[in-house]
Amino acid sequence: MRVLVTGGAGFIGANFVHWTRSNRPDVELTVLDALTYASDGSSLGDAAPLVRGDISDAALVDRLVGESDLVVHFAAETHNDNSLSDPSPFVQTNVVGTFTILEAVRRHGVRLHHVSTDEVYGDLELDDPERFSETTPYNPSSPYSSTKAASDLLVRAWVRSFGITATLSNCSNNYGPYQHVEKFIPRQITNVLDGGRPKLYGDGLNVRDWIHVDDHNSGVWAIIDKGRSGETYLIGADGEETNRAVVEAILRELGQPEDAYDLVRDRPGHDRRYAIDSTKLRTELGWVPEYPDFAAGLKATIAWYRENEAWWRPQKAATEAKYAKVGQ
Ligand code: NAD
Ligand code: TDX
Repeated sequence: MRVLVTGGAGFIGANFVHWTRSNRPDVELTVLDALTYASDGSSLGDAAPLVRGDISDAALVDRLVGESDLVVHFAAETHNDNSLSDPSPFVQTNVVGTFTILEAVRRHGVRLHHVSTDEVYGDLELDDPERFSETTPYNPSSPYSSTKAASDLLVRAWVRSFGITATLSNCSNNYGPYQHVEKFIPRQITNVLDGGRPKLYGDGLNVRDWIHVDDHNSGVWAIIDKGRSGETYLIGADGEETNRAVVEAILRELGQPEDAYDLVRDRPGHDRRYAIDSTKLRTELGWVPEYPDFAAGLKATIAWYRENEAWWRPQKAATEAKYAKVGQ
């Protein structure tokens, strides 16, 4: 099987390529990635051939899709804070880019797996007994999540109107190796490694539902193998934690007092809580997470950032300068 992986030089995409190389030696991979600020290609290394290009480049996408049996679409602008300072690349890449891919898979009759987020469902109250499921209405809050929601709706419409073969997944917050230092967990680990302090937005009590990136990717493969076209599957590993608890665990692991953090300006429109019910993926497709112990996964991730300073160091100063400008 020839698989085109868009965004395969980013955090989840590069881990997808490494996972696939280890677990599916029969699969032939090609990566299409623009190498934006979010990747310099070093996460991918030489694990798969890389075509540097934009998913909105219709001629390039048409050629690469025509040479593939399956497209796994990770490429996106992904950081909520960036989407608040400049939404424009989010509309271009997440909406127009996904449209460009849809038109190419339609022309060539190639299957698509579209990777999306639980943020399309909006947020939950801290004490809400419900969790997100495949039937939760869309209610995105930010420019990032609204452009991801738009991309999901385009995929669903192309299935219904044009009969393309496509599956969708909406996953909760990922953690693991190769995640950009702008994101919550890597930012706090590297702040402490740098002798600085973690920065918690608002009261620090927002809740995220954490999943190890390899569990996300094994879920994507379960859907590729056994999922039904037109269906959406939620991927989550029951990993709800407050941001404050995560920061305290990082501080403890790195030998600091667990209150050595700063509360900083809140994110405008900050979603309170995400939580996923992944019953459909588990019961219909038999998926189970391999890393359900978040505390153990976080420890391993801290060790990875400690041992791989050369990977994250080049991005750190510019990322912190951007946050400092907005008081975060
Ligand atoms: P990332 O920002 O680390 O990587 C995105 C990759 O896409 C980068 O390599 C970047 O260069 C590439 N890219 C951006 N614009 C492009 C364009 N126009 N053309 C080609 N390539 C382009 O993101 P990630 O965290 O790995 O997320 C991957 C996917 O998973 C996204 O679709 C995201 O919405 C989804 N997702 C992420 C999470 C999470 O917790 N990180 C959770 C659920 C879903
Ligand atoms: O310095 C910080 N301090 C802080 O308190 C940062 C960077 C974040 N936060 C908070 C905001 C969120 O409540 O931590 C939580 C996680 O923040 P992010 O890492 O920015 O993730 P989030 O906004 O939840 O979105 C992530 O999960 C869903 C990914 O970035 C998305 O791409 C994915 O779709």
